[in-house]
Amino acid sequence: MKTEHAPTIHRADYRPLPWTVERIDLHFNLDPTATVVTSRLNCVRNPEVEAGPLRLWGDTLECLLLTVDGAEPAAAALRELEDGLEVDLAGERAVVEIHTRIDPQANTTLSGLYLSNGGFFTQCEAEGFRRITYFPDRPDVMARYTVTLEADRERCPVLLSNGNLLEQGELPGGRHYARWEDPFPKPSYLFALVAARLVVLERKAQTASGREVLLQVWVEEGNLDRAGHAMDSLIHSMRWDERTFGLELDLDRFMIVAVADFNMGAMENKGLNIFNTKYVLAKPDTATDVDYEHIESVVAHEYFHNWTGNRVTCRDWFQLTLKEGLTVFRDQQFSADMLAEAAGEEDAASARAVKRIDDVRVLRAAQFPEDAGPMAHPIRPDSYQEINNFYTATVYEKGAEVIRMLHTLLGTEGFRNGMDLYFSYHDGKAVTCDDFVDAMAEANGRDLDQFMRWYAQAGTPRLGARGEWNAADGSYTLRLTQHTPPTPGQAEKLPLVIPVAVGLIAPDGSDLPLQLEGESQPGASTRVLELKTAEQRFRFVGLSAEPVPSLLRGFSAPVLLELEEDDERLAFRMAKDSDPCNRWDAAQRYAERVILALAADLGQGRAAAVPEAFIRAFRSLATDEALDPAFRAQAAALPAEGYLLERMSPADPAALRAALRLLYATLGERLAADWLALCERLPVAGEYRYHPADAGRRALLNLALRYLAAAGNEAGLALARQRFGAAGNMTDRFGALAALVQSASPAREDALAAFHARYKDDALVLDKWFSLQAGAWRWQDDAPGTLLRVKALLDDAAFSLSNPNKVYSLLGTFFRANPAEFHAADGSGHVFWADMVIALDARNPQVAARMARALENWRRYTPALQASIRPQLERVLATKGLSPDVSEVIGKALQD
Ligand code: B3K
Ligand code: ZN
Repeated sequence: MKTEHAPTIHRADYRPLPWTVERIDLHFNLDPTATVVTSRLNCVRNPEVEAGPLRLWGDTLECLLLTVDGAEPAAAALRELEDGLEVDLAGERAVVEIHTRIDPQANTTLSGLYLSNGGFFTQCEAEGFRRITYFPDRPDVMARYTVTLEADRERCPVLLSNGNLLEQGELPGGRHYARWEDPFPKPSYLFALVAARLVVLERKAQTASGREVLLQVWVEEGNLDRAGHAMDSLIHSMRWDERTFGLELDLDRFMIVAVADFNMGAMENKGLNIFNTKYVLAKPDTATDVDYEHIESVVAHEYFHNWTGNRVTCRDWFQLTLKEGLTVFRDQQFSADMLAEAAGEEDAASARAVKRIDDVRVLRAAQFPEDAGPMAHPIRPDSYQEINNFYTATVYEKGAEVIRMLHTLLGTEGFRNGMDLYFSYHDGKAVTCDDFVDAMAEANGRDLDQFMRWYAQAGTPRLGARGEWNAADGSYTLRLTQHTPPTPGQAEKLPLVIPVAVGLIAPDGSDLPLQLEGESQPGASTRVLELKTAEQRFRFVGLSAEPVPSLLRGFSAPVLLELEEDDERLAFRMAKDSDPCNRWDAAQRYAERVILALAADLGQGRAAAVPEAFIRAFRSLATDEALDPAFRAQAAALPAEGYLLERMSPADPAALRAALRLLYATLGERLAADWLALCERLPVAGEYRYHPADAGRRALLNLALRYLAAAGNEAGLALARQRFGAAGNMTDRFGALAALVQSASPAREDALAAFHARYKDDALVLDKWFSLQAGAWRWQDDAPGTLLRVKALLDDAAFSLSNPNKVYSLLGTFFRANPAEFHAADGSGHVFWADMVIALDARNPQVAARMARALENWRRYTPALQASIRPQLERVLATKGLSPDVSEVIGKALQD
């Protein structure tokens, strides 16, 4: 059992174990309340390590029997520890057999073996295997698994585990069994089993080398018509990894299983990926374009882990970004390639930019705040109390940015060479981030020592830039500076290697060919400068007029760019920058400036109006018919509220919301004719298909509706009602509903009721219905607060605190995506938050900890809000039996 006072684990304390496991033979006698697990471990002494006992971790297990080479060990040779057992073994090898009993039905944590809709499912990453049986549950212990499952045939007609099916058959008493073998050694976190009532969509495919493989997507009865997109995505992923990295599927069979109760998105268990239904099931009537997109990228992500994570895994959990950052980078590249392919050659660059912008949005909204708060950590953390708290935007998204910078610095070919070398050295091993970067360095003959600082330093670096034009000699000197603000426990920061992609724009808007001082002729119009010290100058020569710099093109590094640009210059770049990411970014910067100024005025009770120049710049971008709709949907979307709050000091959610409302309403009203014209032009004819071009049109149209509805535009509201009623797919229906809900129109209630009536038996669609209401703004000052609605929805028949998707939809949306309502001045939201975190923690600490993190940056808020939040943080921390997950989050939030 874990105790209340979770100790801190340090990366520096890593030691290999004296005994590891070569083979494990597992037998499960599955029963909802009393499953018996028999495990035979072939243990081997590690000759490189000083002698010591076999270390077995165990959590909530009942040990029935333990033998060593067939005999019970002497009492002194077996010691019980707080979190497991220690057994003295003699010689070089030993067979340890352990029988344990577990209660899957009582397991509400969804870690280990648990029940969902009557079926058995597992989740072992990071440390769930120890909730199934005693084992050296660390990723550096890689064993070969054979698994026998025995269960009731009626209840669980399908029995799955990792690898290949060896045999199956009937047993007395209405039971049956299946025996599986995974030919590849793997760490315990990649073990999985499924025993449930499921149906399958299957396809045969050929790998690049001509092997035939069986692909399966397992879902509950009635959902087969929603499995096709996941299957297509899997096939696309296989092809992409073969093409891009020469990596093939290494098993004869690859399975995806959908389960309704799951803590996160999906899990890459070897050959048996287990997925949250949200990331598998899609058909036009129930899933939006965005759902289709997410399914494609999560299927790809888990599939890509087969090489980056499974074949080469992490030595210890501090190295998590080794597999996660790299795999996120791979799935991002995959999605960008898929979009570019669908868009065709001419529109490929814009399609890629749309994906890149999505990724940058996530980074800014989720990772930048993390880097600025009490949980700030390097992509490779130095310590943790609960590893589950470190599946963070930093490890994943910033981790992916670090890999992307390597890709930028080394080029596509150099990166590929590094990957090849990495696999040639480390296939079948558990390694570290240093091993990865060393392979990249060696393959490219480059010194990446300084680059490693990205793995060690927390905090978002500030990149300063200042340009100096010298008309006399036609030179432009760019002075770049960097500094990273201190983060908890890390006051000193050293300069990083920052790739800065730069372009210089001529007054007519064209890109200038770049010639650095000392070069004989001008080169490409976008160049990657490497900033390595606190300050560096780059002198461009041969220019005929003062250029406008376009920095960090494609968002070439995960930094905050501090560049002084007046409104005019931002408007110029919004209109002219040839780099679509920077064009979008210029619009974001301008919008941010306008919003923060409005918030400052409105917060002080002063009158405020949206500047005309901004409306003009915004309008020309949003209505530029030369740009494809998907890009315009990005350009016309305002910066995320979470990101804006971080940019505000102190953060005042009410003032920010007032500013956003005003801006939405103003843009809705002033551009009404444009939005209505778009709504006429954009509808996609014919049957729904998930295609990026169609999706772009639908996204822009739905955004137009949103602006119109926010402004209370009658024609716009009528259109939203009409489109809601007549919609032929979920994207249109939900887009229209969202526009109505984010307006003062009374039609919102009827529409919500109609939506509910239509989908009342569809769990995934109801998640959308919950989340829309939890995220609703107040469009009239005297309207009831959203908290009342959220509280009422807790009692809805479809809601359950035990289902993570429901919790994330209703509570997650309210706490994370509706700051103005959550932080209502009377503090009611904060009391509610504490009640919910405490209630959730008793069932599922991982889910509770995620909700708990919604208040970690509380010190950035106004003094009045801080005074309201602090006692609630303290109340949660004082709760008896609080999990290490939540206590780490709150403990750090309260630390001085
Ligand atoms: N590796 C899993 C995440 C496991 C989270 C454990 N708390 C999914 C993924 O990143 O692919
Ligand atoms: Zn992953």
